[in-house]
Amino acid sequence: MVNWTAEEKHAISTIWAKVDIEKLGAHTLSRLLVVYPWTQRYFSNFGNLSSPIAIDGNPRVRAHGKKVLTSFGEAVKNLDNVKTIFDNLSHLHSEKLHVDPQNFKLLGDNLIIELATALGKDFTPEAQAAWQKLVGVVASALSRQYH
Ligand code: HEG
Repeated sequence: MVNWTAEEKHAISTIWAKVDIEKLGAHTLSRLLVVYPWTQRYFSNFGNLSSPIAIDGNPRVRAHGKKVLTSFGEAVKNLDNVKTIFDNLSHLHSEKLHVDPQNFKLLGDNLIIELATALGKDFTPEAQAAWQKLVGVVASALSRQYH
């Protein structure tokens, strides 16, 4: 069970209200695929991922990045229930997609970097700490159904 302080909850939702989910999602997934190229193996049906420019401009990467971040937004709205709301997704990533759960952490790291890039000084140290905690909680919720 994760406990959130009122300050953490506030910091998380304040930041979320400032982001463009489509852009942030596209940038976060692109960055993951560029910086950790082994993650490309899960997206072999997405077409051209042959260079950073190809990845950035790939419409399927953009669309999927938006999907992932939209799903992340469910966690933001249900901070006290992240495990429950990601139960099905955890099964899917484990049993069907066979995604190595280590990659959830990498995606979280990239999300933090993209938030810092997009928000600059608005991403205060307090907000960063709250978001670090959230990406950890999401990664652990998604990893829960792995045996
Ligand atoms: Mg995953 C599908 C969410 C990390 C690889 N991911 C999906 C879907 C959602 C989602 C909502 C669509 C599910 C559906 O169709 O029912 N993913 C999600 C979250 C996070 C995450 C919230 C982490 C925060 N995913 C993740 C990572 C990888 C990955 C790190 C691989 C490196 N996801 C993946 C793949 C699919 C999904 C390969 C299927 C994509 C497709 O074929 O369209």
